Amino acid sequence: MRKQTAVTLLAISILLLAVVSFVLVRQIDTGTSGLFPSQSGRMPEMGMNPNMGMGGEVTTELVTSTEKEKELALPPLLEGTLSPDGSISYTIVAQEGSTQLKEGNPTQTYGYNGSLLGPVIRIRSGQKVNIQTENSMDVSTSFHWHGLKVPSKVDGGPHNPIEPGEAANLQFTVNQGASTLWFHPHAEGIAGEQVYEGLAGLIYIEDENSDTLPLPKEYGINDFPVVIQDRFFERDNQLDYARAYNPDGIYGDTLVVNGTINSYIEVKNEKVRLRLLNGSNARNYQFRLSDNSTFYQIASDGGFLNEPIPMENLQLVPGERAEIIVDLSSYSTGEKIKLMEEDVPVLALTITEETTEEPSSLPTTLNIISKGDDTGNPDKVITFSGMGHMVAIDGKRFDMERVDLRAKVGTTEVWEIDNAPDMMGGMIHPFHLHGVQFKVISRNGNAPPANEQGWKDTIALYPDDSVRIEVTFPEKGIFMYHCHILEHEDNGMMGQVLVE
Ligand SMILES: [Cu+2]
Repeated sequence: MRKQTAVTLLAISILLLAVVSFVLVRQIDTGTSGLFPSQSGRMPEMGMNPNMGMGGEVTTELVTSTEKEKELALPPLLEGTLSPDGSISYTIVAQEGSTQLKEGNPTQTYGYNGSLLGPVIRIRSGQKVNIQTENSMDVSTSFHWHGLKVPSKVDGGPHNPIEPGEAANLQFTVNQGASTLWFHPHAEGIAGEQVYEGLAGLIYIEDENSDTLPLPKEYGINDFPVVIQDRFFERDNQLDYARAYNPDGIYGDTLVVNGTINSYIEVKNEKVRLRLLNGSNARNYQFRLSDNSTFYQIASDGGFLNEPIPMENLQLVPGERAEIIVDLSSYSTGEKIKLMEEDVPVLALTITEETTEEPSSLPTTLNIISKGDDTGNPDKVITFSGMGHMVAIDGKRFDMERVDLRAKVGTTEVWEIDNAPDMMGGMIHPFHLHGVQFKVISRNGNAPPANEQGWKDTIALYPDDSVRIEVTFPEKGIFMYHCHILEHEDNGMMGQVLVE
């Protein structure tokens, strides 16, 4: 008996020693605290920290980078091949590479048609599109078109893996209006790691409305893609998914925008359009301008809002997009204004030239989207619950062989999505639905905020939230709905709806 106690005590001591040395090594490695992160700052107005981890502790905090300021990398605009019938063809190759992200060692990364992230694919409403997708990596992947209204065999969910060395040709017709969408891997259980290591690209849909609206639209001059991600670099500048892993989502301490750390753009003192994508695995952002001035949101996930929405703060959860206009007409050459996440700079806008154009006002009407009908009862109720490895939808984990919901193509339904709080307070889950753009018709019985009254494919669910959306699937097939914290998705916080 005494011997047993001694052995137990010894085992506990060894375990404690291991935990303490792990935390110490981690702190020396990173300069941030590992097990007991500080609680300073970062308590936004919604009454809870939007980046709460397991047990309610604040996850890895962002720090202001000490890297030299660099001009923002602009993803190349992918050249397509136009056919006489008006269709356009693109090739997208998922590949391995290495990228100079920080001073010192280059970082091993993944990219589409390059070593990191991907090009911008530009397509037009009504156009026939062919995309040749190829996997030149040595791991399985898939190509998911986040926000695109396409048949499920094109959607690139876990049912459509592309194995190493394999390729697939996708064909679809663009069936939606001007918008900023994105593409990323969605293969079962490995989406988080592949996005973290660099796989993400943008899709721009343009139409007659976006052609004619007087908005900034010169790529890289006054219209910028802004893909915001957080990463955790090891001492040798590598990304180590396994070491950074947290079942409630990976958080990095370093902001990387289009693959650039500490980035700036040089602009004239005119209106500048930023197409923001929260491409992070798990982090929620609260954006503002460094002088707290007003900016205007003109588009949500699925396209233009009905009118520009003036705002001082903008929250984006993982997967969400927003296009904003920053009006620099009251600034002069040499001045700098920064897009901030709380107190950490995201992107500096440096004014290097005075514009010769007359300042114009923003159009008052951008789009015509009718309000959804919130008078009926929901056709479906979906409940998100849990944290870490215990996440579930309607009490279940994802099973590729199980159909969770059924819907009729072209039929409008109301879905209520609930985020059940738990004893530890719960956490924000971003809800994403494939193959469709939906309308938010109410949040906890109230009208949604103005910037959610447009087309959406991803929404924040706060603990205890009950959000109703209006959904009309345009295509048949099997579509995913899931939490867009990629580690939750990979842990099985996902269901599937069969549209017939
Ligand atoms: Cu989640």
